[in-house]
Amino acid sequence: MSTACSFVAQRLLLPTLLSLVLLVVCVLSDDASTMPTQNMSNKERAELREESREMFYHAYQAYMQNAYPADELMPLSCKGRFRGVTPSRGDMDDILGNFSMTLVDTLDTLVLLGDFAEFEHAVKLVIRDVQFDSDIIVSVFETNIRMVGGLLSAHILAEYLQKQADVMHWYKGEMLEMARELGYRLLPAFNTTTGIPHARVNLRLGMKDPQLKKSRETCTACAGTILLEFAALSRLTGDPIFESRAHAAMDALWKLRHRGSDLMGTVLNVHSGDWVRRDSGVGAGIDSYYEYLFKSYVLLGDDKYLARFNRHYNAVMKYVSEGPVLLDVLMHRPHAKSRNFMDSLLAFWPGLQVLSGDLKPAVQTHEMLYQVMQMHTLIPEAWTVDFQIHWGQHHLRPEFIESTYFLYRATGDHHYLQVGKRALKALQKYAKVSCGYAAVSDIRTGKHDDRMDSFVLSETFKYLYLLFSEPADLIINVDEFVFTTEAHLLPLSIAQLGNSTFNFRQSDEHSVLDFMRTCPSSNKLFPEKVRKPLRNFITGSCPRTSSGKRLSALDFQASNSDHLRAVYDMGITMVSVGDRSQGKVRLFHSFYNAKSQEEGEMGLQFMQEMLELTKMQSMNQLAQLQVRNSQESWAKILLMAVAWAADDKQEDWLALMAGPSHFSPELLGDKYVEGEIVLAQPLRACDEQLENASVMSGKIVVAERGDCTFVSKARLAQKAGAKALIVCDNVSGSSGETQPMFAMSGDGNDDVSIPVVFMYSLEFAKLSAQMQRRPQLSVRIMQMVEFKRWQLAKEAHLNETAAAAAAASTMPKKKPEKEL
Ligand code: DMJ
Repeated sequence: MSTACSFVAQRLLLPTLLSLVLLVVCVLSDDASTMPTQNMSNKERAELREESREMFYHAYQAYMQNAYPADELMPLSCKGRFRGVTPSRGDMDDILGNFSMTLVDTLDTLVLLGDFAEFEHAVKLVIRDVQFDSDIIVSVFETNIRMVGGLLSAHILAEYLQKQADVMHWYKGEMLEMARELGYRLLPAFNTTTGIPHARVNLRLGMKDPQLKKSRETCTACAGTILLEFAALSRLTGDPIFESRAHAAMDALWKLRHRGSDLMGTVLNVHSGDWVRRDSGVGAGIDSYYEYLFKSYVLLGDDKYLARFNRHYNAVMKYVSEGPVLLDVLMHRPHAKSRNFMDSLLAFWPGLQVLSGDLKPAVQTHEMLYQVMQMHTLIPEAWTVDFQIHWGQHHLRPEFIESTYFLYRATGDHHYLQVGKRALKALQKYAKVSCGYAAVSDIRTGKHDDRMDSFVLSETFKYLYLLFSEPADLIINVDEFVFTTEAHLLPLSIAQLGNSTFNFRQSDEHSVLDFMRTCPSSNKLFPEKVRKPLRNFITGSCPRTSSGKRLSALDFQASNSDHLRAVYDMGITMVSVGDRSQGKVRLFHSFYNAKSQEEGEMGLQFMQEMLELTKMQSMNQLAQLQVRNSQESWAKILLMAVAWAADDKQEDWLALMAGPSHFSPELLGDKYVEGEIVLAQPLRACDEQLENASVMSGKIVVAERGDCTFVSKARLAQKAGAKALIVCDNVSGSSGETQPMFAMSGDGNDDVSIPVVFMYSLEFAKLSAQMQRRPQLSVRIMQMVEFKRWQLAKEAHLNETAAAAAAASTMPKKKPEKEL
């Protein structure tokens, strides 16, 4: 039986539907043996497994020798990070509770590595040294996933080893008691009107800490990533309070979903249940909420969590996912993208998709992530839709390796071993320092950051080690466990322990149809076949004229001299028409002018493609600007035009490209706004009151980007009575010709009722030049496609008139074979 098959066999204990889905994965993996990926030899795989082990020990020993009992190692200073002692990093430090977090988080990795002696030693240290009665405010979410999860998993494995390996007989459940105590210290956070826990709690004072008086906001993932640990805690201790609080929080969250879109926002008010941030994606702020819905079903067998997961999953696949790309939308306006970048936390998503049985999109998104990695060597903390670095940090996060591991287990495709090898080698080269592994503060410079988060030991190295291990290499059968979001192991047998809050009922929310939608739809799916078309997803759209390859009209760039030569060789002549500055050309093709018969035919094909392209552009294609460098239509925004009449007769119009915003009304169809243009004073338009507010009524205001949000500029212009707002870029030399256009994000509120568009500097410079020449210049803001349609209609009319005139002429004419 293949690896993936044994993975499935373990899951046969689970409710039938889940088993069925994973069985599909099993069938697929059998077929995967024919795939072309370079296989990795057993020898190399074993070497990489040992290298992962060494990486773990290099980091672990650095921590133990230089930082313990601190929560974290600072790998550049080579000392411990203590809360209240080490200079504060602000909110980020809420993760630290002076409870030796890295050691607790790492315990179960020691067991997976088969190092029972060190595990036993570490457990003794934890029991001896770790205490929780501190006047410290900690994050409920982080304390739960790292500390409660770490203690529970270590407890479970200690008992497992007692039975299986005949060791640690002195252990009497001390870590379970510690987990219970810590659980009690987190409980005051759950005393809210909604039952959704506060984000932070004081370990000693609960919510009575005066600093927590104003506590209101939490993130969806923060509140929705409790149930696995709390259910295990209740079932192991017999105290139902934890599980019932966690179920209540999940129920309350579920009620907050948008009833139209089935999406969730990312930040909410724990008392009122109002959404504070309505952005909805699968990355930061929401990631593990989805993970815990699905895994709660797997661990506890409660169908309602599967049904909820499926509802959200379908919504995510409908609105957030576009091919391999995942971009945030607004939960209440799901067709509007709210961000133009992706963050590294979303890299866990393909792993979750594998578990839920939806393999094809998992392969696709993983391939996109792999290309981001290949492009930048390390995956940045965030990257834009055109795969440029948005946030340059690299925190040694596990998510991409985690997904690589799950994809390998499900498919058996050695490609994933090669991916893992590349990730491992990058960490060795760019993150290894003499005292552990250091995060990178900017992958463009390679500069290190003085931090090594506990998840590096609990997750990153664990998943690397698991990826390169055969099941026979492992002391425990991981298929009998669920991995928490911090990669702690909770046994599937927990479901059998029962719980007073637990009910194995057939939920009315459950729908087989919902479930079926998550199954892979094809009977045979080869990951390689899915990946291959995406291989050049990031880089492949640059025009290439490799010898023998025909230049297609789609790839053609008039500014590329190779392209111009290729086109010429194909027998195509270009003739400028009209005003040269507008760059309009007319193409003529003649076999006679082609370099060879073959190139002549290529030229004909090129012309046909050009015709198709022009037709498409003049139709709907222009309605949505395909973001530069993409091959699929996954990242589109409505391209806007700022247009004006070039002459007094209003016959000739010029237009410049502009980007829309997510917070202002769309100009649908051929709707437009037109008005005299006026510059805001001050130009940044961030002050309470605009100096020239009195002259703005009914006009189109221009404000410069910077100092405050786009939406606050819009509110100010709107308040002054403006008809529309144009925001011009503050970076000189920027242009929509060289940069991807984007839609300006808002703050989730719907109060802006005037159209707002964005212009890059070079485009705006042209408009500005016009404004200087014609102080009362009036402009029209509309969809670019509508502007083009309007121009085409005018041109068609002119051509008809010219054709009629030509027909009337008797002069014989030599026509080009094809004209565009
Ligand atoms: C981990 O602490 C957990 O995986 C969590 O769910 C989110 N991310 C970090 C690692 O990136």
